[in-house]
Amino acid sequence: MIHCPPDVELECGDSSDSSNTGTATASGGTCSGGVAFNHTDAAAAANCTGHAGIDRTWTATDDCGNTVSCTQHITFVDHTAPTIQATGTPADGVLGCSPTAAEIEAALGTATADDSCGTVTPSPTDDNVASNGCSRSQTRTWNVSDACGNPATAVSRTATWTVGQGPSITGVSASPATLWPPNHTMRDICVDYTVADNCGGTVTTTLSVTSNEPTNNTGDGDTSPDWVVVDPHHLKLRAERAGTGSGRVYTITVTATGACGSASSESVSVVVEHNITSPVSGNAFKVNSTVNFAGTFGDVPGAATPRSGRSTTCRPAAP
Ligand SMILES: [Ca+2]
Ligand SMILES: [Ca+2]
Repeated sequence: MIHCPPDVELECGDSSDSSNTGTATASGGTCSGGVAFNHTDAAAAANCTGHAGIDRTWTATDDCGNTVSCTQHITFVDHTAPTIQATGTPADGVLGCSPTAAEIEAALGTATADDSCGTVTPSPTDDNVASNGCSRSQTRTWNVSDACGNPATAVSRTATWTVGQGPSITGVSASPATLWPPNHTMRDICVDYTVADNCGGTVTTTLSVTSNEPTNNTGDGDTSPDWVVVDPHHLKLRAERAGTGSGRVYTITVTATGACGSASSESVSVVVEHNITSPVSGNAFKVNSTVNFAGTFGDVPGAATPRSGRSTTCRPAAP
């Protein structure tokens, strides 16, 4: 009598050799001597593992030529979830300031998965970009199940970066704000302001100047240059204006650049008065009546020149 080894279930990758799945034995019989065993395999239908089952027929033959057979069923099963490996550049996902879309994509990265029963391809899902002040982050999560329905443990990568929105510039003022008399001399101007980077980074500032009048050829003696930037808080402006104009307006622009490279700017004006500011032309006033003047009177002697060099409210020059 032949005794088949019990039916077995193998994980993908396990050996189906009889040394692993068992061998047949025999008992009883009337023929003295030995019994020889052999087996033949026939493929059974494949299941979700993608591996064909094995119907293994064992045959025992004794010395008298008697044979007896039995069949062992070997099937493959998959109880092991795939494993996912994700990678990206840089490995920690930490980007600098204002990365490009391609850089964010590279940081979110790609993933592969291993499964003993066959090829599986993880699918990515991207969260929306999360925003916290100047910080941004985005997470990509991969998941996959094998063909037998075993879900992998999800794997995620997060890219983080910061964005620059342009530093804030507040309290921009120029001192003095008016220049008088228009005697073609260079005057010291102090530009005060406060800057702050919304990302907490270092801010660099520069000054630039424009004028509503040409530098020369306005009957001013052809002196130039009419402005010289000394440092981010100090410059010199020439006190002159076209004799035929309505006064010169210098526009001083403060440009602040944050650590992420984004810039913002604010402007302030310094005026070279053409004439004394007076009540609106065309109004008549009685002799000896009281007239209320309003406005800026930059031509008051002494009011238009710095009292003692640079204004005390002006920040010290950057080193
Ligand atoms: Ca599996
Ligand atoms: Ca000039």
